[in-house]
Amino acid sequence: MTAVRTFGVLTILAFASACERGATATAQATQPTATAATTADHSARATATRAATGTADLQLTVDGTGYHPSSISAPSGKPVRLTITRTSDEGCGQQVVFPSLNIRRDLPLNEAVTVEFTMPASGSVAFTCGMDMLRGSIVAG
Ligand SMILES: [Cu+2]
Repeated sequence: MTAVRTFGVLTILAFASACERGATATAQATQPTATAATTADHSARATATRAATGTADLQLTVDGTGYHPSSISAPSGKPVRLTITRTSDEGCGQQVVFPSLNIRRDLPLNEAVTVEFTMPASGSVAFTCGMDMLRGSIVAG
């Protein structure tokens, strides 16, 4: 089976409620340094698979309560293709931000958006909503 770990649900819920009150927070524009693509693939399974190329294909969804799952593991130092689908107009998941990668992407409702990057040797790659309130991470390991 694939290794998918989900934790921090309580934290996400706490941030989700704070998030709706934070609608006036400003968002910093950043220059993307990685590729992104929008595909017609609406599948939203929370899976991590390793393709023959060594690229990990990860999928998650975001709704009013946060990211599902909020944590996914991926092999250290390997490329990742992360597909995110926003499944609800509730909350503030309309943008996803990867601060450490300078990536910011719009997430149109029910449209799969793919972000590609390389995992660090250790640690994790964090992502948030446009106002840094919904949170998740890809954990190297
Ligand atoms: Cu937010």
